[in-house]
Amino acid sequence: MSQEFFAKLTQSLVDGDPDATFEYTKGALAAGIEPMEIIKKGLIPGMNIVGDKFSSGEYFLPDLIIAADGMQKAMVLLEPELLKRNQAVESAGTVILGTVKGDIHEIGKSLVGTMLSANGFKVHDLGVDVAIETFIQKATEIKPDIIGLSALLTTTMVNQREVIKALANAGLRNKIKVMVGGAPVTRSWAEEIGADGYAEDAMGAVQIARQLVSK
Ligand code: B12
Repeated sequence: MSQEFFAKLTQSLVDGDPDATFEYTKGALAAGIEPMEIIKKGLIPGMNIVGDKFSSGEYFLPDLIIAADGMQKAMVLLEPELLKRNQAVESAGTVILGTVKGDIHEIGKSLVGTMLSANGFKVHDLGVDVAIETFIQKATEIKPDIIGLSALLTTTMVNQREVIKALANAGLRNKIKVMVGGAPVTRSWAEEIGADGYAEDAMGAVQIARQLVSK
């Protein structure tokens, strides 16, 4: 039964039908499927297919925009459910999160923020296309335990390195841990730029964040 929901959800993103994505998500939740499963098995595969079709020239920018609209509509339903499931009482730490300068991809970063909040972290989400100076200014003001940097483009990944350098120049690097992620980001890239942690997905981000605050 749930396989059927996942296939329909995935297809609704590929077909560019945000209302259907919303309805199937609603149906999946009503059928008792866990929100994270809906994301992993229904929505992310759809976004990946759309991305691949864009790479191969079959889809164009409006197709990406409409798929993102569908995923965001689904997230409106899923986010409160994710938060409800893990209501951690103790504060696990403070995280500043943002997508780096030049990059407006928001969905993955926001999902990481939701999962961190659901697991007790206080999250300051600075949004997308965040200037390097803004990260430094907010880090000085908020004194977070961790800064999380998202990048979805190979051309903007370099700004993760720039934020790390700017933190060092501001004398903040040894006080704040940095974790990086986003589709093109790898563990070896994280090591190369001197980040403290890397995770492939939102649950991984929670695990890394927990490890980083306990160090
Ligand atoms: C939706 C989408 C868009 C939407 C974004 C809308 C929005 N509000 O977010 C729009 C239409 C705006 C867009 C624009 C562009 N896009 Co786009 N987009 C995508 C697409 C299809 C899906 C991204 C997504 O939301 N995935 C779902 C989420 C849940 O996954 P995620 O973002 O990867 O996040 C997860 C992990 O990466 C990780 N994570 C993410 N952030 C962080 C941070 C930390 C700290 C950690 C630990 C983990 C972590 O956890 C998340 C949850 O599991 C991808 C294809 C793909 N397969 O990724 C292309 C893709 C990223 N886009 C691409 C391109 C080329 C572009 C454009 C340049 C197109 C153009 N010609 O204009 C522009 C760039 C705009 C800009 N300046 O940023 C390419 C990038 C190629 C590259 N390697 O550089 C991709 C890969 C498509 C492709 N195959 O060609 N895009």
